[in-house]
Amino acid sequence: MYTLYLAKGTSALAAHILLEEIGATYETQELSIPDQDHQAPEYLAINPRGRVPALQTSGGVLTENPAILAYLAQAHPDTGLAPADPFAFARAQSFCMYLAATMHPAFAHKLRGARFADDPDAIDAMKQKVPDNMAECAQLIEDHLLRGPWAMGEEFSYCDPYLFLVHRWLGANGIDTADYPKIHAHMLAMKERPSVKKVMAEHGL
Ligand SMILES: N[C@@H](CCC(=O)N[C@@H](CS)C(=O)NCC(=O)O)C(=O)O
Repeated sequence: MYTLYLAKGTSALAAHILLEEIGATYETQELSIPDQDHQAPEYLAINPRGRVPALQTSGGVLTENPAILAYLAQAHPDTGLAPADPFAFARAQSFCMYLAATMHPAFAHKLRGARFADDPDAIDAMKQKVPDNMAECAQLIEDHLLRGPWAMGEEFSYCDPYLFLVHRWLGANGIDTADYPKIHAHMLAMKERPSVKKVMAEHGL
């Protein structure tokens, strides 16, 4: 039994979709970021970083999308959602880490610039730069990282729910995924999956 701490429409979507994909028994605890639930003492006791997602497991709490996603896949080996081969697994992690360490923080500069600078002009300049950075990340994914049709090639994996966030990060910056045919096809294929339909509806998307 897992508990996923999430806020609707955030990067917690990925773990939520993966929980559905593996058929896990889980419950969700919804937090409101506008209401600052993620900074409440009760939640900081679960995740001192004050971010979603967090996943309560039988072994303790996990945070950070790549760790949560890889754990869920490896904890349910029958699903075949994590490569068993060490090199293939490292490539999958490389993919997820690019999203977590480069693209997601670049996206965060849109709303969270005050974490990186105090000068309002600098914050605004960072915000203006976000669409360019999103486009650059998308091009790299399109040209080098997304093998197609799924993130890692022919087999659906734990990386795919995470890649699904990319079209949301692009759309939030006025970028049409149709400019990136492989990302666009991936988004459409994801939207056909029952897990995605269910979770999107629950998130009101
Ligand atoms: N590196 C973290 C980032 C998590 C993160 O920033 N989550 C956002 C929602 S997508 C959040 O909690 N935002 C609230 C805030 O920044 O205060 C991960 O990949 O799990």
